[in-house]
Amino acid sequence: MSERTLAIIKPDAVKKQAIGDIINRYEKAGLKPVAMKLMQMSMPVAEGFYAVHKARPFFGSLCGFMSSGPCVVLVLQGENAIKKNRELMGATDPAKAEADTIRKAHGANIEFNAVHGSDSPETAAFEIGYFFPGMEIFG
Ligand code: IDP
Ligand code: MG
Repeated sequence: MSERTLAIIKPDAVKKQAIGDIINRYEKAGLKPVAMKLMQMSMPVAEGFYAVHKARPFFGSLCGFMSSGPCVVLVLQGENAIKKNRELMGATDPAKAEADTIRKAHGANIEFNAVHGSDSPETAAFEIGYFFPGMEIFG
């Protein structure tokens, strides 16, 4: 089933000049960017995006990181896009990420882990709508 997921190339990966490598991995896996922008989140925008994590001890640090520089926010479309992108990303902790994953290649640690990907159809719908109005998605 063709579906959409929200991906973010986080500020650490943008600083490392890994945008091209990461988008290449999406495209090679059949995930087509149908919306994309370079943007810097404010602290409140990052807090809203990660609201589900607000009780976690790392919440403040995570939102500080996510607003520390520009990131690339994309909507990816393709067969089983949510699961496929999670597989391309690898485990949250790059030290535990499988070989040939984005986090293995570009992540530094469990916080600075290069990419975000929606984890369910419900979160994908919220996350896509958080950053893109329908008229900016070219599916
Ligand atoms: P995910 O990005 O693999 O879905 P989540 O558990 O949803 O992982 O956590 C969201 C983000 O919060 C992670 O990608 C990572 O940047 C950060 N994070 C997760 N767990 C920790 C932690 O234990 N310490 C610091 N940061 C964390
Ligand atoms: Mg998550």
